[in-house]
Amino acid sequence: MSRTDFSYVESVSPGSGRRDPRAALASDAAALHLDRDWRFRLGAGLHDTTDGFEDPAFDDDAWDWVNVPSMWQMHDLDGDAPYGKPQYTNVVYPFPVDPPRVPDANPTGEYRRTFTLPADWPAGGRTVLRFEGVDSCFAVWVNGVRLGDGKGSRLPTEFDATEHLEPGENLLAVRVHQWSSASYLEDQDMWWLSGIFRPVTLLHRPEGGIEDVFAHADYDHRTGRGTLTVDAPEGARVTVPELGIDIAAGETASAPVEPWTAETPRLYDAVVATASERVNLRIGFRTVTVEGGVLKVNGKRTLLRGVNRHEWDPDTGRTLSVEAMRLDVELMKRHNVNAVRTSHYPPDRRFLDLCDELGLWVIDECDLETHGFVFYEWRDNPSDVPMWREAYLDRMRRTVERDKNHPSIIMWSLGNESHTGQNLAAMSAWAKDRDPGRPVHYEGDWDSGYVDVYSRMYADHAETDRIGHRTEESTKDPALDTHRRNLPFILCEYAHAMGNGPGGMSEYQRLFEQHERCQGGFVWEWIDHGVRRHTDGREWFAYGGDFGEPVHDGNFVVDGLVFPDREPSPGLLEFKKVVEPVRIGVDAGSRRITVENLRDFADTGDLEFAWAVEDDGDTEHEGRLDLPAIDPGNAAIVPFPPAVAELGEPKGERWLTVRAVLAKDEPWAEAGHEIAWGQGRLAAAVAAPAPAGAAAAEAADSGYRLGNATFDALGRLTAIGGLELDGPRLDLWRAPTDNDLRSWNAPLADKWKDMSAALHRLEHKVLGIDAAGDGLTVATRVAAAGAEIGMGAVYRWRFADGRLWLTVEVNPEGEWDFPLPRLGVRAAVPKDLDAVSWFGGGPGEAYADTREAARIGRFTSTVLDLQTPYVFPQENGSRIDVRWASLSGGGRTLRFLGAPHFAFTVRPWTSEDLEAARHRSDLVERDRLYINLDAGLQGMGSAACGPGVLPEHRLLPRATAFTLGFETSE
Ligand code: IPT
Repeated sequence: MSRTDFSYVESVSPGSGRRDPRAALASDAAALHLDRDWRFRLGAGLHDTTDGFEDPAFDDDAWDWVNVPSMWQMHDLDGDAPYGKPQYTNVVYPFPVDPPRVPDANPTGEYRRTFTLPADWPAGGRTVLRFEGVDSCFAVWVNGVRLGDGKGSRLPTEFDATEHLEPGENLLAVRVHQWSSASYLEDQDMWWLSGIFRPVTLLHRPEGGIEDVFAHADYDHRTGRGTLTVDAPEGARVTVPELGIDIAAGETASAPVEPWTAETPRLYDAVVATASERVNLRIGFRTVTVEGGVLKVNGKRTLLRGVNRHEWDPDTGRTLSVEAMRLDVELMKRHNVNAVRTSHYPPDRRFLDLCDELGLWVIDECDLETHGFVFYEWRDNPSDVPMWREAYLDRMRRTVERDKNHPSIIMWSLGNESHTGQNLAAMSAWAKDRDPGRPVHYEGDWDSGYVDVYSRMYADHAETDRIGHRTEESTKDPALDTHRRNLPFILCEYAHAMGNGPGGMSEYQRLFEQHERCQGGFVWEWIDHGVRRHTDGREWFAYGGDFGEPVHDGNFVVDGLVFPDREPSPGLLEFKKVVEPVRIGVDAGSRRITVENLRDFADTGDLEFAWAVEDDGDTEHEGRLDLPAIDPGNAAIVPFPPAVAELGEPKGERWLTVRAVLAKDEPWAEAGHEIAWGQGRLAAAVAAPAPAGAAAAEAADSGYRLGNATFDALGRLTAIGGLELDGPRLDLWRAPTDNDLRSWNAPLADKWKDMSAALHRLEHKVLGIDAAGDGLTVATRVAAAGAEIGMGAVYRWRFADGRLWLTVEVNPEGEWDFPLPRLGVRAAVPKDLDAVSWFGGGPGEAYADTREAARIGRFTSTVLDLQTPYVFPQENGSRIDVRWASLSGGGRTLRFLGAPHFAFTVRPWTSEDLEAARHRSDLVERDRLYINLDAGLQGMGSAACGPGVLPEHRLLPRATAFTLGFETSE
């Protein structure tokens, strides 16, 4: 055993030797950044530490070099992973639960770094070491003297180093433990990763300087005036040159101002100064209230179109570059996201600066989650055990104190999934006392006794509707019930974005718009936490279990709207359309365009409205709509542009599309960036003349011939116009999505694969072939070995006017009491036909309940580009409402025609390959393309964590017929 005292590791104390928490400030006091190269050694536990490593004389030449900030498990994962590997669990603690004790196997990192105090480092005052984030527990020495220890991974800790610094070279030593008592409070759904993962700085604190600042900047929407009071040390002066404000700390000034909102993020530069220090602030004037059961900013109900954001980078874990933070905010703004919940800890403080600057509403959440206690009926849950009270309060203090000057933060959140108890209530009371200007949020107590908003996660549409009517279930205590029923409602998590989906977002949005009380929500979640890996040069993203963790939660950690590399997923494009802040209606009947401004604060003066008429996908005419700026909450109705009336007879389907685009560059997108769009059909497709006489089938080469098509002896299409294929057959299967595979009840995929149905291994039995008359009719029964139920499928082939037509009649036999994955046919075609065009919904994938973002038009792509690269492979890439699609290559084209519409996917692998793959890199191209032409597909829902597919988007089996045409050309 080492002679060091390690009792702090398992002590519930949040730390020792620390300075009081204070705001993160942009000061002109001297600072020295202590990032980059540190010496590092990783030990296996407290028994494997280095006595005397804190001694400046200790020889660390044999130690490794690591970068700070970083997380030690993220190093060289494609190589020999020198410092262990990431571990993922969602709810369960990855160690035996025995609070506050943690395992002896407690990876412990020892860090050493020398630094030289610059010659001009000011004399006098204090010198402070600031750690922005260390996961999870650490102790600090300067020149061999212990300064203290700390916990609270995503919270800053400061130590006073003044007395122990030397002129010239100094030695800083830090020992970091992966596990500590604090691990019980940090059970967030994410990778367990450790180290000094946010910056470390040495800060000079001048005598008579500005230790802390709390700017209270309110806005009175009735008078248009802002009121500013800045709590700062006595003697400090506060100036806001643009407003002519020059006041003493503690004094109040008032002036006419432009308010701050997420839509209009107006900031005023301010300076707080004493003789020895100057702090720059960016002031945003806004007032947040809960009034009459409604959450208001600046007197107005505000609708949150939010996302939950974890900090994630596929290469560095929770260490993020400023560029990555900025990209997150820009991507959010570009996709009409207007709010972020910082799930489930305060983010790197620079992220909040970006939210102030670019405009996002923020719920700043404290670093707290004790979810794993749910497995023991919340017995011993720290939230209600007095010995943890100080640790809870400490976390709340450090959150509020650090972040209190951000106008973007409109609520404090106590944490996540920590059930309920006196310690949470105490955090709330403290926060309200310290900052009466912000409501308190916490989801874990549905009685809502100590919060200002009623918050829930994953409530389904029906319950959300009841809550909207304030007719939700009663709380036992009538007083609490009254309190709760009079609170505004938000879904702090909904629309679980795992894999393909989430479906059903537009139905939620309608509820948020319909009920004053329902003020929106936060999609779970922003980014897939996949870890980037390479095998044989191919990139893939790892998830739980890929590092051999004995206890893990698989790919539940990849459930974001952007992929790990921050490429937007179809779910984000769908969200962008669903929450668009301007709604455009194009009504062909009345020949009018309606533009509604759904924003809360800004008019539409920043937008231009571009229109275009397309005929069968060819642009015939385009222009700009002349619209006045529309006030928030208002609408404008204008007639179609005169040029539209002057267009000649349509040659095909004619659509008018109106797009709202940015009129000029914004800090987060360029002029021309699309915000919203609407479409209306001006003319339906011109009906094709009825085919003149159909060809008769004839026997040929042990099969049949019909027009330019040949069939084998079992009546399966083998070639059309000389192009060889495995002709279409009934197909009901899709590679299950995360939402098919999981559910709080019975996952749909279980039903599908159950022996009674076994849709994944259907067999086709030909019952009879009829080649008499004008065409070929093949009757079949489709069922799986051992299954009770089956489908009758009759294929009626006709050839007329150079086209081959197929009508498939399906008839469920037996008890089909569940929705089908898909209903359509599958075929295999030559590999070189890989250029794809279609007229229909696009450009992206769409399913029954994820189809808002699909507009009607003519699109081109390649087979590979049609694939959505979900981290965990699953059904993807379907294009919806397709009138025709063609595959071309090698000088040939194969065209599919709808009667009227179909959906299609085309892939270089089969549905079975997709289902078997565990990672992108498992998918290997075959020597043919597999195409599905579908009459219908089951919706996506979000059953992986939330409601399943709404009834109207389920694909229920019933007797149906659908028709498709086929033609080839050279
Ligand atoms: C909910 C958690 O709050 C969140 O962190 C995440 O785990 C999410 O689920 C699922 O991805 S808790 C769940 C029990 C509803």
